Amino acid sequence: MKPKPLTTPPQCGWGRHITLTETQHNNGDGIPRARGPFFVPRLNNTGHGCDRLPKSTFDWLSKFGYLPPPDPVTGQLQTKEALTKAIKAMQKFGGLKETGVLDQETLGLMKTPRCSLPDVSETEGTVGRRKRSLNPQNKWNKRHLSWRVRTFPKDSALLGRDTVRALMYYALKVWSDIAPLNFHEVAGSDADIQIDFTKADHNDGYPFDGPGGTVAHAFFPGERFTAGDTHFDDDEAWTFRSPESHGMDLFAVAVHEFGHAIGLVHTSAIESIMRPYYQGPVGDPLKYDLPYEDKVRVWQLYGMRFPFPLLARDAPDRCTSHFDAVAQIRGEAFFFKGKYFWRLTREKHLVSLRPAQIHRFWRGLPPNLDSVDAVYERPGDHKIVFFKGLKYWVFKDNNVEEGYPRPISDFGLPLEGVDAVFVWLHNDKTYFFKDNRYWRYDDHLRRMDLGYPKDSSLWKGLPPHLDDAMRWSDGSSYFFKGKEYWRVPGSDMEVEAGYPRLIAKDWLLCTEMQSDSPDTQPKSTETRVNVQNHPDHAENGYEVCSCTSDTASPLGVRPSPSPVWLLPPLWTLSLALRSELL
Ligand SMILES: [Ca+2]
Ligand SMILES: [Ca+2]
Ligand SMILES: [Zn+2]
Ligand SMILES: [Zn+2]
Repeated sequence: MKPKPLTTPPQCGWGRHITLTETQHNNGDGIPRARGPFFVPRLNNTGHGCDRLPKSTFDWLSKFGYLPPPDPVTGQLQTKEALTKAIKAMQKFGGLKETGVLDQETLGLMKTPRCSLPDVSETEGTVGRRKRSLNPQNKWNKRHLSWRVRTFPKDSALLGRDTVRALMYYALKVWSDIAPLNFHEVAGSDADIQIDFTKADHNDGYPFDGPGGTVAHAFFPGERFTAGDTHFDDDEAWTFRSPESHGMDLFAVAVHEFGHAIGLVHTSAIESIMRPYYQGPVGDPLKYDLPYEDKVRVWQLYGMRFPFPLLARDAPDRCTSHFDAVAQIRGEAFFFKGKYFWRLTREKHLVSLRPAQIHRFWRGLPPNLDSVDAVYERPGDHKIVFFKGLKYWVFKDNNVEEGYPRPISDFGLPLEGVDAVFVWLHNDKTYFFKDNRYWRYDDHLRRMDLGYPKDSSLWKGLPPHLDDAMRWSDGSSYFFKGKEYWRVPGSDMEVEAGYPRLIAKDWLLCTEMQSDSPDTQPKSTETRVNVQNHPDHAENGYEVCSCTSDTASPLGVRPSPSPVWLLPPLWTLSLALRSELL
């Protein structure tokens, strides 16, 4: 038998050496990119052998952020383990089974048309374990943004110019309907959001790739010239109201890309327009409603469009009040105030801005109960316990158990009431707080532990007279008082550095950016499209024109140097779109 040549690697090794071209590097323009040089590992399509991984697969994984670039100094290479990890991460993000192997499903997903932007940014890939988070600088610090379609699809047989403009208008309106952003179409070359239909290499370092593959990209907000710009691959067959299998639905892709243009990154959430893969048409642009996941993420960046109408005259304001009680129940968070409560999902997303009434949800509490003192889900039987004054109620799910209320002396507590109660994940014991003392209770044995009460100052950094406390799924305990909260991680009895923080901001979707400040007004140099009001505005029930008439503007807009008369007024676009819809 012929001896193996010395150059053959003893196991799965490394293949061809690739250096990315200069234009593929991060150009500092907001789209994070992986850097070369790279080594292509040997790995066959099943992930078990030693054939070389197809370059296209390797490129795909690094392009979308799943393979971190090797250290340029040490030249450390990608290991097979890193590759398997990258494939698993890609599968997880795409909602596939995490096999770590390039199976048919995985290869199929890699062939699905998608956005050019990465799913994991370069820094996240490099740092590895760092948690994915939105960069707080990735948002506009102004609230009026201009837009313009600079170049149109070459194949205008499929989509006319007016239809393209109308689709862009409605795709932007999807976002401005829920967030305090205002989009204005302009004719000049200095629009915040320049929209282009372009193909192959188009001089921004992020070339398109012909039909399929990457279909569009947008630049995140910022000070750069390109910030907000949105490019569509003109090699795609852009369509409107076509069947699922025909072409690429322009409205659906535009809503996604404008999400990037205002600062949203990709998500793996099942119901989201910000999933990286093309998901097909999303229906009538005039009736499209964003998935809740996307609303929450844009609210976290910019706050809400309108102050929400209150349920009743005495319903409290979640952004300005303190809370009577806070509890984790079935993994969700409940914030109680007066006769009302707000509910947050396990992912910490507010279920509704409107508070619900306590006695309608927890059947069996007295209807005249004006507030609660403390609430917790007890370990063992997972029943929910409400405290008010010297009484307590036990609930199985939403229904009160027979025989309640009972006196809190059942717990061995003095007849003074309870400020706060929570279960410490560390020892599964129940802690009661009142003023500056605390008690430890064993819910499994149903008795108070010896040696209590103790001084609450043993919990370093916590204030006395708490409103309430709860454990949370991150393993930490949270303590609430007034408008602030404190986090106590793991089994520590000490508040984490950086606390207290604001409850309203971190839990209840309130921001300081809720309203326009004077410096967020539009620049006076901004040119605007002249549009006059039209009867259709009222008839069709939709806001047709996002533009302000120059003559009506109090800001003294300068005469526009651009031929604005070339653009038909937007209300005719709406008519164009509506006639196509009929
Ligand atoms: Ca393409
Ligand atoms: Ca309380
Ligand atoms: Zn995208
Ligand atoms: Zn581009």
